[in-house]
Amino acid sequence: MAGEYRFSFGPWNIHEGADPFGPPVRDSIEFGKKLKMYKKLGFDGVQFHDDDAVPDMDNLGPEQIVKKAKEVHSMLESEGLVAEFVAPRLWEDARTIDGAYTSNDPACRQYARDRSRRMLDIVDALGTKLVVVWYAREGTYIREAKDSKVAVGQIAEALNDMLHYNTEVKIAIEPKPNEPMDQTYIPTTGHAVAIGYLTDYPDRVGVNIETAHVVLAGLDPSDEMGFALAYNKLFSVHLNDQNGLKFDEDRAFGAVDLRRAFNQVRILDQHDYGKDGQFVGLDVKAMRTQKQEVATKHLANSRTIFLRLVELVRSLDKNKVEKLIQQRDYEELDMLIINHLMGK
Ligand code: GLO
Ligand code: MG
Repeated sequence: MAGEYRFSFGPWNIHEGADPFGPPVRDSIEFGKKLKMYKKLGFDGVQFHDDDAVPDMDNLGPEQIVKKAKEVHSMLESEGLVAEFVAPRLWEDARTIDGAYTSNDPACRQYARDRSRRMLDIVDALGTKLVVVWYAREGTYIREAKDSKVAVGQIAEALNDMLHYNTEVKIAIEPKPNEPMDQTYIPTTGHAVAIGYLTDYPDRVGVNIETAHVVLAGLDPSDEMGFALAYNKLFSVHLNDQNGLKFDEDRAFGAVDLRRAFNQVRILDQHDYGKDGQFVGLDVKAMRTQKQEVATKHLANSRTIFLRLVELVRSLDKNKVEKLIQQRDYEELDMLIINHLMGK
């Protein structure tokens, strides 16, 4: 069963444990050492920010960036790993304080476009065809600071620029309704799917659905996945978990709401997610309490939970489910699922 799905995570998922109120509590692990952990944890794919692959890229020329990214590609190959996607990190530089593609300063918007092109060079050098865009600061703290119609147009233009610059790539937009902003312009799957149709290549724009982000929007992750699947636009997933409407927790998949996790696995498995090479991506953080030597358990655990839920999805008595649907006895269906999850 494990062989049917390929799993990925990003190097930022092994981290030092800093939060907005406290400093790091674990040592940094250098990138090469992290790569050596992937296979041992059961993972084949590496998710990248552009500067995970090429640190300090804003101070390097285009050729240097490609050279460095090719070195990383060789490191991946020697570990038997592949890059799943590259995402432009557009939220740390001073020029992205007011957003990147939607900044009110044209010079800052230009920086975002240029950086995205360099990111696309890295995509090629790492041998993948997938880009993820998480619109961290494309939004507002106060509505009057920007014009939302203009901002959506700017986001679409920036997508277009990327799609024309590198005609091989597909872009998976990762919607998130808030954090760090009060409100973002692409908060849900529906927004992400829709904006693709403002570009010249709608077929090449899809989504990367993150469980926690959907919960923050007050929606159901499995239904959001179903929506994207109906449009053939579920290019990737960021599975994790989230305990209600608070900061983005990035808990281990299924650790908060097992039934919600079951339903995500169910929609994915029933619709052959992964058959065209899509990864089961995680975006999970180790709790700050974890000591150094056990700070990767959240990754292995999330994968194990996913695979056990695949078994439960497949062993669910489909005839019984069908019968209860026919009878419209949803209380009994509720109980059937609960019993199944409780191993009865
Ligand atoms: C933050 C996002 C972030 C992205 C990553 C890849 O809330 O989940 O971690 O997934 O930057 O684009
Ligand atoms: Mg994410």
